[in-house]
Amino acid sequence: MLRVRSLFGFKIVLLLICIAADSAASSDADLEYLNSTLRDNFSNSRNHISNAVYKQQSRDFIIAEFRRFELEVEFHNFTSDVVGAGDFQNIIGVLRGKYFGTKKDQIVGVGAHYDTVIDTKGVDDNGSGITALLYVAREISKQRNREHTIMFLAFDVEEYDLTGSKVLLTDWLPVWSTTHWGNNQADFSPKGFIILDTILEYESGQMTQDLPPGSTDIFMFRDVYNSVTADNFTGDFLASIYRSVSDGHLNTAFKESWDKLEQREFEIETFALPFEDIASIPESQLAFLANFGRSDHFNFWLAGIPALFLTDTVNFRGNMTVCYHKPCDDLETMFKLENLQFLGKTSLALKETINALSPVLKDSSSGSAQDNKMCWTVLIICLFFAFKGFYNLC
Ligand SMILES: *[C@@H]1O[C@H](CO)[C@@H](O)[C@H](O)[C@H]1NC(C)=O
Ligand SMILES: *[C@@H]1O[C@H](CO)[C@@H](O)[C@H](O)[C@H]1NC(C)=O
Ligand SMILES: *[C@@H]1O[C@H](CO)[C@@H](O)[C@H](O)[C@H]1NC(C)=O
Ligand SMILES: *[C@@H]1O[C@H](CO)[C@@H](O)[C@H](O)[C@H]1NC(C)=O
Ligand SMILES: *[C@@H]1O[C@H](CO)[C@@H](O)[C@H](O)[C@H]1NC(C)=O
Ligand SMILES: CC(=O)N[C@H]1CO[C@H](CO)[C@@H](O)[C@@H]1O
Repeated sequence: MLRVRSLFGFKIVLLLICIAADSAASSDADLEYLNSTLRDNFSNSRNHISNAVYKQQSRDFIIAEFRRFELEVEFHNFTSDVVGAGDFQNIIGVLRGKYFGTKKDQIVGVGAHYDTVIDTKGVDDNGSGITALLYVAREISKQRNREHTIMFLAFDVEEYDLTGSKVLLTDWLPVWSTTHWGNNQADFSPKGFIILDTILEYESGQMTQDLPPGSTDIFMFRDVYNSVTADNFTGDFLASIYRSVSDGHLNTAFKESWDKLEQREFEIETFALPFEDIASIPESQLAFLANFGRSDHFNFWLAGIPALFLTDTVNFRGNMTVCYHKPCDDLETMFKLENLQFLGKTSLALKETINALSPVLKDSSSGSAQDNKMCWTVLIICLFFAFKGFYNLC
């Protein structure tokens, strides 16, 4: 009797393990990784003038993480007259897809800047984005056999006229694509990049969200305007900003992933910009629309590459109305539990988006989903033998 009971105990333990493995795989992001990475490695100034030492440590951390995830690490070292004296560095992590170097390869990427302005700790701007990028790189690299190549871009000196991403696109990317696509440059056409900048701040209270001046009389985001006013200006959403035609597929993929996740209190608002070509924007709308071009995605648009911009709306929300580019963009102000959970949902949705845009190949044998199937199979076999009376077989 004792023996039977202890064997039954084993099956219950196995059942619990299977359930735990399943829920870990599907529902929540690993908040501990987000917490420790943001707190330990991206919570102080990362500016070449005010804190070059911490900035270098953050760089080293990005490089070490990319290597740990077994990405191919590339460096784009540069100097810049726009920024001034200093040695700057974009860091690129690549996971080659099955079609690498061919016409069929449609690269998907995630980008975020890791530098800050002089006077801020930059926990939200943009410690949050680079932390989410590393989280996604870690998760994605666990299943390495992919259809399309995946790129992780850590930009330097965004805070100086978006310089890091600009020179990456004009100087580094053409050289890199020529190296791998050779004379077939016309075949090099990325599916698109998702740019993260300032994605931590979440507010559940009313009257915590501003809209850019002009929102009431320029009616291009009617749905967003109605939704935000209906919520009495609650800063509880992630903003997904894109050009409706060129980047629509990226928004659709991200929103589908977002909508599948729990935590409904974290909402999403999508801003479909009604232009493709920057030069075609009417003069009267320029000042208003400039609010939507405030990060590295803008350089991708100028380069004719699809890009989606995700943000918490920065200085239009909650504490960031005061703390944007200020010392209080720090752990004390920004590191609220709900902010971390909000970052978790964004990170998880992003991971699922990349999984959708560059699917894991069917014959791939690695990964947690497989492990879980194995777990349930063993349990079912055990129960079957137990049912048949062969207790000692399992
Ligand atoms: C990142 O943070 C961890 C924990 O504090 C620390 O051990 C590590 O040295 C940091 N990495 C860098 C490059 O600063
Ligand atoms: C860029 O800088 C890194 C050091 O961070 C160095 O290892 C690498 O060789 C440099 N790359 C080039 C192309 O100069
Ligand atoms: C909106 O929120 C503010 C601040 O909480 C409150 O004073 C006001 O009554 C609210 N308005 C509506 C229509 O709920
Ligand atoms: C952040 O927002 C909270 C809630 O509105 C407020 O109590 C706190 O003083 C703000 N902190 C800073 C540094 O502005
Ligand atoms: C992050 O982790 C630290 C150490 O475990 C903990 O004290 C802190 O409450 C966590 N922060 C959040 C926002 O969960
Ligand atoms: C998203 C965002 O806030 N980007 C800002 C980062 O900092 C630069 C330089 O100060 C601003 O121009 C961007 O608007």
